[in-house]
Parts: sequence; structure tokens; C-alpha cells
Amino acid sequence: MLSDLQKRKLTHLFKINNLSGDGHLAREDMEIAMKNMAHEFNVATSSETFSDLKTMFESQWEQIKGFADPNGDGRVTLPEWLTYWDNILSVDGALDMLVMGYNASFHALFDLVDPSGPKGAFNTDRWGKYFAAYNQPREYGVSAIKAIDKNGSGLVDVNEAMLATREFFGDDPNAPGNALFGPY
Ligand SMILES: [Ca+2]
Ligand SMILES: [Ca+2]
Repeated sequence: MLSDLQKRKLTHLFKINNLSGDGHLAREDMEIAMKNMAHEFNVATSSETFSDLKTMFESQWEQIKGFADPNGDGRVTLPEWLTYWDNILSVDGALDMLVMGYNASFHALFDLVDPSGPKGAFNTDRWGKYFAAYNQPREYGVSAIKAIDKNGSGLVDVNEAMLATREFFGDDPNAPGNALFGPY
């Protein structure tokens, strides 16, 4: 069972992904996110990077749809979303797989759109632009990085990112990773 804290964070994640502002996640939300990301990172729509970005978002959407849309109507409602997460988080070891998968896709995404940035790491520039792409204040992304950058290097490396992701899906009210996707 998801705790109230987990529900709040997951509802927040649902809302930021629902870029069209209607009641559900659908392909159009992913398309908006993809275009916003391209805009933030100055990826030209005619470039190869743009078509790779499209493929990346497309496969993410297919994955979400495959697992979180049991009635197959192409729309993931908030109850479907929460059930999806409840199912994942109640399977032993599933969170580990998820955290690895999540981080691998974020790193692939950033390394694609920001090839001159720090390979395999998050920084305030990348996370700030990511927030902007999801219509969130850039500063929230910057604060999140500051909170999870334990050694103060200015970069969130793979281990720090994995820990923060784990904390985001977890149930500790004091974990810095709770704010990974901004205030919830
Ligand atoms: Ca939507
Ligand atoms: Ca559905």
C-alpha cells in the first residue's frame, strides 16, 4: 500500500507529466515534453538528435502505456497511475530495477540533448532545463540538485542520483530525494 507521502509525491509526478493539463497522461503529453526538451536544449527539429529524442520519448510512453493503462484506452488516469506504482513498489526487488532503469533513461536523455555536458551526471543546468521543459520553475530543479549533491561537487553522480530516486519513491519524510521533482 502506498503511504500518504508516496501518494502525494506520485500525484505530483503525474501532474507535472500531464503537460496538456487535462485529467490523464497520454501520448500528447509526451510529445509536448519532447518538444519542450528540444527547445530548452536547443535541439533543432531537423536534427538527428531530435529524431533520437522522439524515439526515446516514444518508447517511454509505450512502456508507461503497457504497464499503467490496463483498460487500454490510451490514457493513464491518476487512479491507474497510482495502482501502477503501488504494484511496482509492492514487489520485492522491483524498486531496484526501477531505480536503475529510471537513471539509465535520464542519463541517456541528458547525454543526448547535452552532449558537451557532464557525461552520466546531473547538474543544475540540466535539471533546471528539465524542470523548465515540464513547465516547472527552474529554481526547483536547482534546489533539488543542491539537496541531493551530498559531497557538494556541483554534480549529482550516478550513486547520488540512484539514492535520490530511491528516496523519491520511498516513505521517509526527511529524505532529500523527496524533492527530486520539486515541491509536492
Ligand atoms: Ca494529458
Ligand atoms: Ca486508461
